[in-house]
Amino acid sequence: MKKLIVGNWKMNGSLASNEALLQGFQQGLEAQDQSVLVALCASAPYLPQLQQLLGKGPIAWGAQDVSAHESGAYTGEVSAAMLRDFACRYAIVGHSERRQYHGETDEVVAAKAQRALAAGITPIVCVGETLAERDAGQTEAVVKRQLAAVIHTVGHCSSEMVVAYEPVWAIGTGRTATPEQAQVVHHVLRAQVAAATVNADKRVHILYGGSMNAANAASLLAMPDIDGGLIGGASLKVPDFLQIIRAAR
Ligand code: 3PY
Repeated sequence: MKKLIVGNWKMNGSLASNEALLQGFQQGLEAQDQSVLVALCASAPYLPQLQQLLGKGPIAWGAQDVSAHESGAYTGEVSAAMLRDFACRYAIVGHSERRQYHGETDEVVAAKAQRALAAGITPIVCVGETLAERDAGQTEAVVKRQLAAVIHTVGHCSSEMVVAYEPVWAIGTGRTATPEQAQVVHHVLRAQVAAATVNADKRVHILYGGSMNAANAASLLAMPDIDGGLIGGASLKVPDFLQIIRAAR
């Protein structure tokens, strides 16, 4: 399976800075990077820009969220069909920042994943425990509960789903799970995916997220059940993001 590296720009960027970043990535990619799947997830207003500048090139693009509703009176929401109009390949759902600051429950995250899939968009389903949950020995139970909600709603574990393990204590804190800590959780998630479907476990990418950067990417990506990364801050720096892609070759 090719590794998948997804940049999560979060609420950063401008037309000018995005253009500079995209140019940097496109110019910096080497022929060997074709062995890696690469995508960037930007804020909704910039999706047409990504579509225009990335076009039919090797870098895919996606959104950082999608509405749990199909259409209608949901002011401020962006539907899966709208994302499809801008050729989004991916939509992140259930990032811990959305669970934490916007009160998204497992059920809401599952509904969002379902909407994305119905529109032909691959949801990147984020799961992860808080520091308190880890300290209480609940890591496995928490991530399994979060993933189970999606698997039950979607009805089967589609191969067109990506799972991202993002320990909340490693997001925006500069702390990263050690490769061994991450591998333990990825192994649990892989087993859960395998139990939910036939053979999809070998096709579902399970990404590590949470302060993956140019310095730690190689050791994390060397773990047998880490199929790529969901990259925050380092995806806003051309040399760092290119180095992570290289580490995934
Ligand atoms: C991080 O790297 O901090 C992320 O949250 C990636 O999604």
